[in-house]
Amino acid sequence: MASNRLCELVGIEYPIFQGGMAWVANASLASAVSNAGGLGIIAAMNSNADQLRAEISKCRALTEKPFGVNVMLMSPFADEVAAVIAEERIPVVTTGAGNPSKYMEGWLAADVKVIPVVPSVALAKMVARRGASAVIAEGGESGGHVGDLTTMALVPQVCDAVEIPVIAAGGIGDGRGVAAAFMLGACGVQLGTRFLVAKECTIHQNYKNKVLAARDIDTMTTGKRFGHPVRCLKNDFSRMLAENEYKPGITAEEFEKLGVGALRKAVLDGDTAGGSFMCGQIAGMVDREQTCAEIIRELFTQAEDVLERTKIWEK
Ligand code: TUI
Repeated sequence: MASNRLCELVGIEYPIFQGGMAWVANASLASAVSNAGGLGIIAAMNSNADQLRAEISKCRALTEKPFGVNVMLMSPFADEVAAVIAEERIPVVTTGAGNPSKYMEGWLAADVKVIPVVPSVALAKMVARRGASAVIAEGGESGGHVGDLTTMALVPQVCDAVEIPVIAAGGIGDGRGVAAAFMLGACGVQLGTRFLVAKECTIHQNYKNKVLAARDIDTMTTGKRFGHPVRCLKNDFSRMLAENEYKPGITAEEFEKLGVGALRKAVLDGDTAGGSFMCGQIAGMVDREQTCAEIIRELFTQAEDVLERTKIWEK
């Protein structure tokens, strides 16, 4: 079986991670991705310690393959879920929306491989120095909380700056994107949006339908003014946020309050007007519901085909 250094590092067959999407990435999705040969990841964002423990045990019942847990570092539960990850000896932890340094010693002591999302070369170098096993260089094409740089600009600069494996994320929707990531120097990819419409993904059907119907220009970001830009589909909710963001006198707290509970409304209730339908810019390329196994097989068959046929001078 073909392999590369990322596959060997985490014990997977295909060098692909499923993004740890808040409210979305549960045991059903994570186990399906792991059973299909990628790395499934449970999102701890919306869980406290007990809820995360329950999700981990569900996932263990559904797969014998390795899976990871993602910690959203702005979560009020970050401290307690970080402790659960070490206690449960989860093979891989990914982090997002902040600097994971304060948890790294504890995780490394418990043999947990730490793979942070980094939006910059500076953070990539810092976590590499502190013992990260790999980094996920995520460009602003992605859904949810986004950094400034694009995947095209960020990935090669991170690859030049660190010796550990680099996983590319943001704007990857099919095998062409996977091939491009490898051309930029990455040795793996992380996808979120494509897995939103996976058959094993348990989000509300309205969410899936909105992603399936989305065009290239149907996402927008809000929240940049207050330091936490978030990408989601354009709807009444995101337009309301955009209108309020630059109102004179609005405070960060007042703005944050407007968004509370909106992701949950999208994922659990399918509230098309009031929900926050986070997804990346490649939503316009997603037009079919497939199983995780079909998605992963298609991505890598297409990537290998594209790489084989790539010629610069004969187009
Ligand atoms: O974390 C994400 N994407 C997310 S988290 C999330 S949960 C949520 N967000 C808003 C409202 C409701 C729920 C939704 N999407 N991606 C990983 C990511 N991390 N993107 C960017 C970053 C990042 C940014 C700054 C990582 C580190 C960082 O460090 C700054 C520093 O302190 O050095």
